[in-house]
Amino acid sequence: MLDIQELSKKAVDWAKEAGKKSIELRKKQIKIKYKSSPSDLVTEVDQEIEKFLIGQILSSYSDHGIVGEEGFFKGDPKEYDTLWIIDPIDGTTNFVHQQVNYVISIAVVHKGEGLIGVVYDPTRDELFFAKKGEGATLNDRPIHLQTPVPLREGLICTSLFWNQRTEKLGLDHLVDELPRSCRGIRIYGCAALEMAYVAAGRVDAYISLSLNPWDFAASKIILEEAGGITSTIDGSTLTFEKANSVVASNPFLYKELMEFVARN
Ligand code: 2AM
Ligand code: CA
Ligand code: CA
Ligand code: CA
Repeated sequence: MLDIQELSKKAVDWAKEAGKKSIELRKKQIKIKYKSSPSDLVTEVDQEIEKFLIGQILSSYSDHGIVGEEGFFKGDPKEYDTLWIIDPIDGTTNFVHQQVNYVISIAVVHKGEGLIGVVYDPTRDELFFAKKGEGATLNDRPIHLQTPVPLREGLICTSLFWNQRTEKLGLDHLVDELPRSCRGIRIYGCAALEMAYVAAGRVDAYISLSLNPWDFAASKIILEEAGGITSTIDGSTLTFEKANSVVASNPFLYKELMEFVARN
């Protein structure tokens, strides 16, 4: 039997420890490498933190599987009932250039169901957290979305503008018209943080055409526990097992936003 209380405590402790490490390591000279292109970076800090998290997880839970962006855990995720889906640093470009707006993202998923979501922003010491069925918190204070927001008054986060494939998908109106149809667009370059900000009511929705499970897993759990809605861009259920488009929204804005997305 999974002890959810114990799992939560460990996930939070490890996220905070990883966050501290990121700040310490960033003070030194760090090696930065290109992955697929000069705008797709990985640092030795991303790698070191992923290895640290894997070590901690396996020392307590040797029968759990891990899916992490940097790929240091070698098992097949399909073979595990309980999976940790981790992004050691979400927002690596920000980590390298700005030293803010990056997070440690940790989700625990059991048989496809999200149990725990932890998103830790170390430079602001902000911890977004949720346990399935028990609501979401920001630094231990409950967060719950209760205020209706029409699209014209909404702040919308997106990564559409660096990642444009809208033409092929018939979604050019998102780039063209969305900025004029809402109160403002924000692009923080850190999907997990942007989705956690939807949960906290700091922005009203987030849209991406393509994210990996480690980008959205923890924040999806947090946002849904805060009363928000997630789906793919065509309105299908967003699951943890594969990359997908993501809409993450305040519940009152979701329908209007999806009608806007579907219009072309
Ligand atoms: P990462 O920093 O962990 O790679 C940026 O809009 C968001 O998309 C970040 O959450 C970033 O996660 C993710 N992302 C994935 N692939 C990317 C890429 N090639 N370039 C920039 N961001 C990418
Ligand atoms: Ca990356
Ligand atoms: Ca990421
Ligand atoms: Ca990452």
